[in-house]
Amino acid sequence: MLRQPGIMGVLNVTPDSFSDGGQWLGRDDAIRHALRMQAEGADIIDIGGESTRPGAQSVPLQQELDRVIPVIEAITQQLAVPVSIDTSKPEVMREAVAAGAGMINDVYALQLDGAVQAAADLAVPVCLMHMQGEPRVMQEHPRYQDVSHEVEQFLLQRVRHCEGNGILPGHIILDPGFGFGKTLQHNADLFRALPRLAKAGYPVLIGLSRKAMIGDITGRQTASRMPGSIVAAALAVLRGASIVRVHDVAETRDALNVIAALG
Ligand code: 9MG
Repeated sequence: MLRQPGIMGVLNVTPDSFSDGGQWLGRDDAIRHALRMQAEGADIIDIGGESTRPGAQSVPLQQELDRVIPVIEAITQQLAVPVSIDTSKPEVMREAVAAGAGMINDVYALQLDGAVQAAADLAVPVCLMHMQGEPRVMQEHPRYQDVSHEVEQFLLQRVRHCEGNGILPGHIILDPGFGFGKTLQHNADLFRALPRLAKAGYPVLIGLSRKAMIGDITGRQTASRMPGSIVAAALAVLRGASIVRVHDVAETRDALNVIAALG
């Protein structure tokens, strides 16, 4: 059973992720970092082999598999907490779960052909995230009439589709997708609407850690966005988020412990 609120620690095995690109590329480094995040208080480790930062190109299937599967096989032997696979490809979902992953994190909300069926067959929790466009171009012209309404409607429509195709309601987690085809104003509007999304009846996962919106607010470069990211994660929890996806696990755990003690 996941601690509430839970912390999802980010483990990128990509050469081009925006915040830690290439840093955890080797298998042994990835294992060490995963173990460290667990010791620091992570409840889930999210492993991704394809960057989803703005401007990122997609990665061929075999390359993504080669990046993530050996690491999943190795870390699931050593970790007590579950591993989530950050992917949109149904083949990667299937192989990752066979290798030991216990959750799917899909920034395309299972919209690729075969993804809903894979998630239903695998019967593991799945995070459905909203994105306008695709990572390569998503920040070029994000446009909405009413961002919080449109994001919520999209997510609920995906929930209906997923449940209608065999995914258990108790396995669904929703994510508004901060920074995925959104301006700072869109992100701020969505952030204020978190309590409403949380009332839809599904756990809400948010990812704000080190993102451009934290940089836009603070004027800080990626490496200096930790304090802003922690405040944003804490505020999101106070607004109803159940899981926060972060790079700085120990500091976020401290913040959530303070909320639990004093909130
Ligand atoms: C993979 N990835 C990068 N940012 C993310 C976010 O905000 N949410 C989820 N679910 N995944 C993300």
